[in-house]
Amino acid sequence: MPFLCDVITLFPEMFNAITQYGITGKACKNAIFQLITWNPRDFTHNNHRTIDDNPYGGGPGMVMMAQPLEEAIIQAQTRQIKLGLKNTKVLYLSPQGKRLDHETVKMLSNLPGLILLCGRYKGIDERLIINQVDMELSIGDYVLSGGELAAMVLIDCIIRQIPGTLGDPESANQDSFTNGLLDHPHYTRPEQYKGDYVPEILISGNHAHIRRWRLQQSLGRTWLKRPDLFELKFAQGMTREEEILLEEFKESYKSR
Ligand code: 9D3
Repeated sequence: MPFLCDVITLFPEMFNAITQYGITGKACKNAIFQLITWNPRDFTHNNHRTIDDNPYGGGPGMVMMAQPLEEAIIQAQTRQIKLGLKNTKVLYLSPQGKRLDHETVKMLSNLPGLILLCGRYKGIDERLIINQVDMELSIGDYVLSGGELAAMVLIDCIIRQIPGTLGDPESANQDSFTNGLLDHPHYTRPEQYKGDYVPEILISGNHAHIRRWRLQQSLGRTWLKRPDLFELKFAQGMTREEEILLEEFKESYKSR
């Protein structure tokens, strides 16, 4: 069974960005992941197909009306039930949500499906959120124009966690954040580029040395660039090897 993802959005074509390209495109083509969009405009009952209105209490901007969204959600839920899923969670992408992290991605990727609700304008009528939404997620503390890009970020992250989407089953586990450290540097041909050389150790063929160098680079870069991740990772202390490698990194960093 593919992961079933139903998205409620005023701009369904935006999702071609993930269904048509790259790893996420392949996952859709290979039926590992299924994305269906529902446009709330198709669930309006008035001649102008209005989906938004002025905010009660006044002020600038528009608010998405509850009714078209609710009917779209019901259609999505009905489709997923017909395909055997019990009660698919409705997730609203919103600036008020909990910040997305890798742990949440892993948790969501273990579900059989999701319904994603994308807002536009100032947001959606609070009564729909209270009655229909199970979880609110933000992708970070900056302002987007709507929930679509956030939904695509989430979908991209989820697809990477589904077994069989990355070709190499090891790839997802080797990603940064799965081990709590930043990645080590990467090099490819040529050996010399505009006077800069590939670190000799990577050409040595000594895989024990290469593994140690990469671990050292990961530790050092995390210590330098992401002290927050570093503290989190080593709250319970480091192994002796990690300690030695980091000390060595700090020494060579000082004398640069
Ligand atoms: C005036 C206050 N703004 C709320 C913080 C208004 C507002 C800003 C942006 C209302 C809606 C939006 C649209 N953003 C999203 O739908 C959104 C979002 C985001 O803006 N940042 C990070 N994650 C997300 S998830 C959905």
